[in-house]
Amino acid sequence: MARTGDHGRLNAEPSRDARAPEPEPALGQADGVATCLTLRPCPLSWLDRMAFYYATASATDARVIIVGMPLDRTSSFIPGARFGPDVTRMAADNIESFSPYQKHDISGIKVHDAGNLAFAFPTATAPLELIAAATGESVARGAKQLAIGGEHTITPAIVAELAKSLPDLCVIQYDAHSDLRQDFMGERVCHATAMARVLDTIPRDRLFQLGIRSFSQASEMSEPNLFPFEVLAPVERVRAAIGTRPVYVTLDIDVLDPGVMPDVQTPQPGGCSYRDLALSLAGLAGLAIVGCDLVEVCPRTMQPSAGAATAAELARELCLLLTHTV
Ligand SMILES: [Mn+2]
Repeated sequence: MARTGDHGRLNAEPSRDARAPEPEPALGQADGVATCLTLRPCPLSWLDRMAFYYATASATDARVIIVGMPLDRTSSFIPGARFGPDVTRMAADNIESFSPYQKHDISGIKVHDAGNLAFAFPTATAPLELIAAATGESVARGAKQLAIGGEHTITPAIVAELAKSLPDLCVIQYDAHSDLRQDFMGERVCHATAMARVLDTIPRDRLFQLGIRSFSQASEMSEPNLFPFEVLAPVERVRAAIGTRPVYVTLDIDVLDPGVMPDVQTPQPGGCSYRDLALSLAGLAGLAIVGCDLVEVCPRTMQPSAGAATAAELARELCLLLTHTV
């Protein structure tokens, strides 16, 4: 796909000035889909509302709706995931539209960036209601949602909303951590219990865990659908087990080795390479993927760092995966 010089923007794309003469309406304001969302412009946008450069479609036309979910309430180690969506947007400006892993180009795909959900002084349950509402609205539009976090706590609310209309929903989790604790430091709803809360919605045999290398107890290692350390080798087994059932993909970016991706809330040594992860995601193409998230992006700087670039390219991979599935 054509690009402009050393900058990842598409030739055909209008300039920032031409593209955003006034703020876009919130999801659902103009086209008959009821909206109950509170969205806010990205805090880093001082020229206009920042958006992924390839996200030029309206909410009405989009096949993929990106929603920033900067939840940063329960960090038990390194806080800062609330800035994840915005640095990912910034770094996307330098990412090519063509994926050499999936061999598809994102420039022809209708993507809408809805901005960030606003979690003002979040309590344990209020953000979950907002997350469920956003997910429900994406579904109502017939689009697939890519949620960008934010801490992993967002995932169970998304899965629960999707499962309302997809009773045989499966989940694929890429993560360093099993996230299977029932509670952690007194919290049932937190980043360390994300998959335990997912299992409040779906049965254990529909959750597939890849790349895990941090466990709360030894028995987790022998779970039949948990694949320690590996992200590429299990792909065929996971595909065969899921078959034609709908599947949600949750990508905790700390599945990568912290030498590759240090900008996470809870770094864990011994992770996978970027190439293995990208090829593993590409290997999911053809599954009935109904939604994705990219979570635990926790920048150390508000400049678009290498970690932010990693997140931005994975956002491209997830958008492509959502649109090249059955
Ligand atoms: Mn994790």
